[in-house]
Amino acid sequence: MKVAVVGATGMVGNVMLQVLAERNFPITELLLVASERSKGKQMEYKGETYTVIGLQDAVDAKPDIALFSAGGSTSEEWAPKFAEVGCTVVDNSSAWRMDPTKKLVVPEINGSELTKEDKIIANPNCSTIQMVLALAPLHNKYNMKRLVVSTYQSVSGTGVQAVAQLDNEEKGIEGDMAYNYPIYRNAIPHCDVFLKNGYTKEEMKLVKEPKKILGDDSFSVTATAVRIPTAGGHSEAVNVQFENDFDLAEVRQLLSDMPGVIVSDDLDNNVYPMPIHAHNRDEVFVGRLRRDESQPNTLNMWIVADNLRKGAATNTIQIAEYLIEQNLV
Ligand code: A2P
Ligand code: 11C
Repeated sequence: MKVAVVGATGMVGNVMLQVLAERNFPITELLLVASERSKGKQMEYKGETYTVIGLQDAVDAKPDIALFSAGGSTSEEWAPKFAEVGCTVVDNSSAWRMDPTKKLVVPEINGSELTKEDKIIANPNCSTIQMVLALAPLHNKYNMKRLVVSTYQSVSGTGVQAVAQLDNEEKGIEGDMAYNYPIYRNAIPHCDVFLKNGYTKEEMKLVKEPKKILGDDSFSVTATAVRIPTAGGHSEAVNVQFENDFDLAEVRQLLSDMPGVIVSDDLDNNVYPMPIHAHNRDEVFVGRLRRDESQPNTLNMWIVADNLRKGAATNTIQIAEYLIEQNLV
């Protein structure tokens, strides 16, 4: 496959290159693409040096697959241009996710929706992916009615500048601010921009995206997204009410059987998911499984994943792998 990584110099782009190499993705030619600023920059992949190119040069090279993580506006403008030359784009931005003509895919859940005609495929938001992967087998069995999620999101979700802000504040060094406030020793209830309804865009992604991925809008969702001073790994406290009653042992089994999910829940030994354990892992970790004793058929759980891997790069690459396996590209 001739593969373009668009946004190769960025935070997610870098992890994409790591994951492509680890998984031995079938690459015959690799195009590393970034903004005009980075044109000519040298980067390594599997011990070889590549020169970063611009978007038009990449379109002209007619790649088979383009993995995009260069922001929404770049995707909006350029993904159709790649698609026009026959390339299949898997896009990690929020640009196409809610477009009814585009699929929003977590391969373990709805990969089978993909067809050869899908030329621009959307990768969900990181906090959505980890939540929906754990919820899918439970929803299939017990039917979700209502979901309340609170997130504890790492600074790496914001990008390089935010990671630098946390580093600088820890060391007491003055520098540029990615947030309106210090993040070190703080928690900021503000991920992405505020919308007219008083929620943030990140919160509304958690409300809308699960319905599209699960192909069901009969359940309701409400979310609070909070930025915390962890370098990598998003955590989520999820309270989910089902139509049908559940058995906790069966919940554990359903989660353990779900590809890509690891149950990490052994209270006697203080075992529960944490960002330090999820770091550099592709799986989603679920623990603190317990009944909500305040109302019937309701479960509380804690979900953690590496937001740059399963939340972004890994899921994008798994979509591309699925397309290749199924001869859809
Ligand atoms: P560049 O490094 O040249 O700015 P992050 O989310 O970590 O900030 O990374 C964003 C990625 O998207 C980077 O690779 C960045 O390239 C790329 N990018 C940003 N704006 C554009 C653009 N207008 N055209 C192409 N690539 C872009
Ligand atoms: C965050 N979830 O942690 C964001 C990052 O819509 O793909 C990814 C934003 C997106 O702030």
